[in-house]
Order: sequence, then C-alpha cells, then structure tokens
Amino acid sequence: SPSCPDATKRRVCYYYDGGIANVDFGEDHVMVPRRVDMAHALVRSYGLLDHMTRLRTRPATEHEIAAFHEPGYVGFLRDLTPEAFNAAGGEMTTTAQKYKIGYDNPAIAGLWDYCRRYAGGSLAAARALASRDADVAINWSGGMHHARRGNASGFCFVNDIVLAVNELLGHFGRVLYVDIDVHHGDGVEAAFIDSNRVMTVSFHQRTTHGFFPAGKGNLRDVGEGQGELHAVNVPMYKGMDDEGYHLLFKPIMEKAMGVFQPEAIVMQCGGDSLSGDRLGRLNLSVAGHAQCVSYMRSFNVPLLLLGGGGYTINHVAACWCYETAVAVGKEKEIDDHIPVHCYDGYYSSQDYKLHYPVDKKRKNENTSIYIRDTATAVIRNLSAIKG
Ligand code: ZLS
Ligand code: CA
Ligand code: ZN
Repeated sequence: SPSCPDATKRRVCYYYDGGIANVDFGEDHVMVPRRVDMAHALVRSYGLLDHMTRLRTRPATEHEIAAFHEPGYVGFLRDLTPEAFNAAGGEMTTTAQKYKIGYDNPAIAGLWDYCRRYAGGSLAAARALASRDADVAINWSGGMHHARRGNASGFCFVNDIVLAVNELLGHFGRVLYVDIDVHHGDGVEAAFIDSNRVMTVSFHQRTTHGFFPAGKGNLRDVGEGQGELHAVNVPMYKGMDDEGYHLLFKPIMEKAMGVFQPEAIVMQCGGDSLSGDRLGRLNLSVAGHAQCVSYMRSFNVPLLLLGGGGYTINHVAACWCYETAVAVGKEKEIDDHIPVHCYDGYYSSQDYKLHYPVDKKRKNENTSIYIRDTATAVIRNLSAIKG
C-alpha cells in the first residue's frame, strides 16, 4: 500500500507505447525518441518487467489534449503534415510561426500520433495513481515540460505533464512537481503560476547567458497571486556534481514536502542533467540522478515518474533503466554489466556498464558558498508558506 515504509515493495505501473520508437525528428536533430525504446529494451533484459505491471493504454484523444491546449493549436497539430509544411507559403508559414513549428520543433511525419501516445501514457499513469491501483507509475516517453497552451517549445508539442497534473488535481488536493531536467520547466511553471494547489520545483542550468529557455527559472521567480511562493527555482552553474546537487536537492525537497504536504508527486526525470550530455553541462552520475528518484520515493506519496530531455542516448537509456529498478526497489540487485540485447552495441563507449564514469576533469563552477546561499534562500522562501 502507499503507506508501506521505505525499501519495501511499491506497486509499480509501467507505460510504454512502442509506437513512439520510430518517430524521427530528422537526422541532425538532437531529440531521439528511440532512446525510450532503448531504455525499455534494458528494462526488459534486466527482468524488471516481472516486478511491475506493464499496462497498454490508448493514445490521448483530441478532447483530452484540448483540455489544456488552445483549440486552434490543437487543430493545427492534428492536421500538420511534413508535406503541407514543406510546400508552405502564405498562411501556412505565418500560422506555423505562431505555433513555433520549425527548427527546434519540426513538422515531422506522425507528429500528432506521437503526441497522442506520449500524452496517453502520462494520463493513464496519473489515473493509475488517482485510483490507488499503483504507488508509482512510470512513462519515460513523457515529460515534455516546455509545451505551452498555444505553441510548441523546446522539442515539446503537447504538455503531457500539465494534463497529468490536472488529472491528479481531480483526486488530490495538492500536487508537487519536481523537475531534474537540465532545462527549466517553464511550461509547467507557467500553467500553474497562480495556483497554490500545485508547487513546481525546477533544478536547472542557469539561463542568464542564453541557455534555453533564456531568462527563465531565476531564483527570485516564486509564483504569482495565490501561487506566490509555490514556484521554486534552483539555478546551477556548469559542472555541478552529485555532492553539490544533493546539498541543494535533499534539504530543499525535504522542506517542500514539509510545508506543502502534497498528496501526489510528479517528477520529470530529464536525463540531460547527466554527465556527458550533448546539450547539458552538469556532471551528475547515473547514481546521483537516481538518488533524486529514490529520495522522492522515500516519502511514500503516490509518485508519477516521467522522462524528458537527454541527448546522449546511451546515457539516458541506462539512467531510466536504473531508475525503473529504483522504483521497484531492485537497484541493489541490478548487475552493472549491461546484458546482451538488441541495442547493446550502443553502450560500447561506456564499457557496457550502466554506471559510466563522470567527467573528473570538468570544473564544478558552483562554489560551496553559492550552494549554501542558494539552499538558504530557497528554504527561507518555503518557510514563509507556513508561519
Ligand atoms: O528540456 O536554444 C534554443 C532556441 C534557439 C537556438 C537553436 N535554434 C535551432 C532555434 C532557436 C533558441 N533551443 C534549445 C531547446 C532545448 C530544448 C530542451 C528540451 C528539454 O530537454 C525537454 C525535452 C536548443 N538547444 C539546442 C538546440 N535547441 C538544438 C541543437 C541542435 C539542433 C539541430 C536540430 C535543431 C536544429 C539543428 C537543433 C536544436
Ligand atoms: Ca529542470
Ligand atoms: Zn532538457
């Protein structure tokens, strides 16, 4: 049951729709949906499916997606084809610009189907928690935290996180959102900026020198109106290591749990905060990243685990497999050596190990003073919520 003590069994529901595996953002794009198929292949090879319920679900409907997104944007996404986009002129061009389609967010084949599938997984996972059928629910295809009500952003088209949080809000009084992707979770923060029923907490690489999303997620951005102090932002300099990260993550999340007392937790586990990512410049190990998951799991509150970014695909797949093991409480039993399976060739650069070494030469630009002062400032804000 959800009240069992830590290190004991959780009922875990796992959602993976193989229909996303062949979605292609284009050969020079950094987003590779197949990384989720790679994670799934690892999960299967390690025998982790025997410790959870794998549920197949239907893709989200247009109606479900339109519960958050603007009707005009939904209709545009539904009808968008690469052919129409590439032949574009006139109205198509200005409309595509309005919805931020192109470059980062390409008009690819099967886009609407892809969005429906990853959003369907997150909605089904939220329902499994709401009905108390699961203690932990996982959808590594979700976590698309930048999508806005009326436009795409940062490789995200439909914000499955907002849909899942809204589903949870139908059954739980307060929902905590935790985002360990290297990028700021701006789309989720904006959707709940004035709500005191959702606390959003993002840990991310600083955006002050143009790192995406530029200018967002400042320490002083704390929410608005009723939601004041319910947006929490923890920016970090490049090179952050496990030790420094957890000097922030653990005390901040402990305080957030204490003052907010959420009835459900949604965690975006973007793998671009790992060492050696193609876009991110933090220096977390797989174990350090997974410790965030194990820490949030230890509170025994219904927990939704989602994917997100992650651009060195072998690193991300190894990380999400290990985090699946954490979810089912089998991380101590998992062999570091990656089993022979269909994707094993992708792991040669990490010596076929789940736990690859971090970059020992990279300087941690976060000073101990910065870490201490940031933790103090965030915890002081959180303390102001309750006396
Ligand atoms: O959090 O920085 C930007 C925006 C631009 C610079 C890049 N150009 C193409 C568009 C304008 C200001 N975009 C970021 C988005 C990062 C999204 C992270 C998503 C998530 O992890 C959750 C899933 C960005 N950084 C790097 C790129 N875009 C990028 C790198 C390489 C390429 C190839 C494909 C596309 C165009 C060339 C692209 C984008
Ligand atoms: Ca983040
Ligand atoms: Zn990211």
